[in-house]
Amino acid sequence: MYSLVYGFYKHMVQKDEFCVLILGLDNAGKTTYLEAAKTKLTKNYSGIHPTKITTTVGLNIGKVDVAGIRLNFWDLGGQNELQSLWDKYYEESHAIIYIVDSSDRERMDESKDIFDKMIASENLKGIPLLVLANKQDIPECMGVREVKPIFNKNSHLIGKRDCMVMPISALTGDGVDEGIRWLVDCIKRNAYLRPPRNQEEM
Ligand SMILES: Nc1nc2c(ncn2[C@@H]2O[C@H](COP(=O)(O)OP(=O)(O)O)[C@@H](O)[C@H]2O)c(=O)[nH]1
Ligand SMILES: [Mg+2]
Repeated sequence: MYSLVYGFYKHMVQKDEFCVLILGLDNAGKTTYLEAAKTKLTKNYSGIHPTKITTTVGLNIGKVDVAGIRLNFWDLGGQNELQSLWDKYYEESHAIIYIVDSSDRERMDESKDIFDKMIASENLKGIPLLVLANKQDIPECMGVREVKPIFNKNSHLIGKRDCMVMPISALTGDGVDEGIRWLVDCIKRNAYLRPPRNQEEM
């Protein structure tokens, strides 16, 4: 009897869990974005003030329940020496958010190189991809019209996956939840290829 009740309980409360990697160069705004996402989508979560966020060493994790599923965000450090670790997480991930600092024209090529290397990975084939042109609150930044063609250039690598480039400001929160809602739809559509993580295995 206990196991029956427990099974029913689990069925009712357990959410499908998906893992979303947040990637991009250091200083792109990944940690600020994760905080903004948690603040926007979690009731009663007031977040860390953006000025208190320090450089990420290793990994930040955040979870958000949205539209009936649970997203586990993995904000991986973007410094050179950490980029080689990204690959280890690809197999486990259900979606990628790639963050670009739109105000940093000098590092745009560097960001694009790393992006190309990432999407060429076999382990990410078909995985939904959201590219965020961040820091749109900075007046002289590159707009999404300028950023989009750069990241759409290698469409053969992007392949048949869902892919979108969106303007946001992680600092003000503008555009943050729209992007996540789009991604959630894609993740659900793609779940036959990448099923949710089984909690029993955790
Ligand atoms: N103006 C502006 N600054 C931002 C935005 N997002 C992040 N930043 C700033 O960019 C710097 C790096 O952000 P952080 O989240 O630590 O980047 P990470 O290294 O990718 O995790 C910090 O000073 C942030 O306050 C944004 O949308 N607008
Ligand atoms: Mg960080």
